Amino acid sequence: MNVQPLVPAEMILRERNPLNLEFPFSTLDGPITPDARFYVRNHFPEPPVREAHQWKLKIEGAVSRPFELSYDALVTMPTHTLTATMECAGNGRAFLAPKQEGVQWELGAVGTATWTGVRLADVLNRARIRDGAVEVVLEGADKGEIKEKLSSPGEIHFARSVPLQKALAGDVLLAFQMNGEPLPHAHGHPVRAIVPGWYGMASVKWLERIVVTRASFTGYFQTADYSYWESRDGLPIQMTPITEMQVKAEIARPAAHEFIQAGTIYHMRGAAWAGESDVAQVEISTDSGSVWRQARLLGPTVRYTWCLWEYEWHVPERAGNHTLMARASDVIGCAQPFEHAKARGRYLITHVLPIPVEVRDSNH
Ligand SMILES: Nc1nc2c(c(=O)[nH]1)N[C@H]1C(S)=C(S)[C@@H](COP(=O)(O)O)O[C@H]1N2
Ligand SMILES: [Mo]
Repeated sequence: MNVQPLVPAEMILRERNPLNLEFPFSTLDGPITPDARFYVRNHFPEPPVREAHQWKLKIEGAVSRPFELSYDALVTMPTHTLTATMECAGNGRAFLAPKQEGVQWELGAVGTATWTGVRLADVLNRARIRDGAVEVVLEGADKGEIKEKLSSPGEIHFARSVPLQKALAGDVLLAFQMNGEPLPHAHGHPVRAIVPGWYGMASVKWLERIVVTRASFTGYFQTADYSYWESRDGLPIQMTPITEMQVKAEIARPAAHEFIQAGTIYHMRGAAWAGESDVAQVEISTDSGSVWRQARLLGPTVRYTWCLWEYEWHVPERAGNHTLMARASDVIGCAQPFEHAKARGRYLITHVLPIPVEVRDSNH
């Protein structure tokens, strides 16, 4: 029997089946997103709830010692904890014109949690990787049919790969805790991957099987979905899997179309993140993009983690409409574009977003 998942009151329901929930970004009130407010992105119905002690992970493919890892064995391995921001590559899709297919996320398909787990590298090393291995495919327990126009593969599992180099670098976790508690079912209980710095699709939930490969994985969510057009290495333009999160700032306060009192000081707030890089600065414009001033970063930048920011807006004395913008840049000189490049399609939505607000005088 399939139990209807509950929708927490504070979340925005984007899709019921499969369940897709958005964090109302205007409620951002701290660096850590509580589990109950962390966005949920599912492509298939959630798999049946599994007791942790019944869980097993298969590690196979180009390894000389394929093995099965039980939950009890996993949690006795050395554990690591890191805080990482995770954003869906389709976050912000609702702001694209013309409208693009897919879940119509506004600002809240993003969140930050502290993840505890075992290093993927430690598990892979136990299996002894063979020569010629290039990628590690992570497969989830959830499955379903893809309604494709040309042909359908039948039922498939959610699966994504990471390059072997990234898998062995040490920061990729097989996480069993989120914010100090066992993973909630919606977030991949009992074990999920966390690929910090990459868009969420790489962090496979309900992890069941790991396959080391000698060729690039070309599964559905690697090539048909979660990829974009890119021209590289002098080759004709080709579909390329989405990987690292691109630098981006979002405004939490004010929300679009908020009324703001004339002549006051308004504390604008938001967050900025930069994938595998670090945020260098966030600039704010309160006049549709003519003048830009620095926002204050609240605290030091921590790799893989968003940085909250604040900006004191001296609200004009007179009533009128204003357009607010935030623009982040990172330490390697990447800054948010002002327009969404067509080649990015329905993903990688990082262009500067105008937030229209209305200033009203007090006797309004
Ligand atoms: N097994 C599985 N893993 C998955 C997905 C999925 O549908 N199934 N969605 C991916 C996508 S696109 C994102 S953005 C993140 C979202 O993780 P969350 O639901 O915990 O926020 O999970 C990723 N891992
Ligand atoms: Mo996603």
